[in-house]
Amino acid sequence: MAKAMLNQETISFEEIEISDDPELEEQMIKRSGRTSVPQIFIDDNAIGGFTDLVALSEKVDLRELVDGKSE
Ligand SMILES: N[C@@H](CCC(=O)N[C@@H](CS)C(=O)NCC(=O)O)C(=O)O
Repeated sequence: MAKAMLNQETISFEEIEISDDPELEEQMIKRSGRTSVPQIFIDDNAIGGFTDLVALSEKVDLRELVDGKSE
């Protein structure tokens, strides 16, 4: 759903697939502080999961945020 939403907003993203890589999974858990998937980052900022992305999109313009134009 997160990918569909980002595609809908034409926001490009890099997907880091952790399901077959326990070491990478551990790194991403440390990076996000969470164990659920997906975890979404804008630059190095951990946004959270899909529901967090939706909540954020209700407050700010995601396109402007990723383009670095949001206040
Ligand atoms: N509110 C989160 C829920 C994410 C979620 O429940 N993900 C499941 C997989 S679909 C999961 O990672 N469960 C394992 C866990 O919570 O550690 C979101 O919208 O991303």
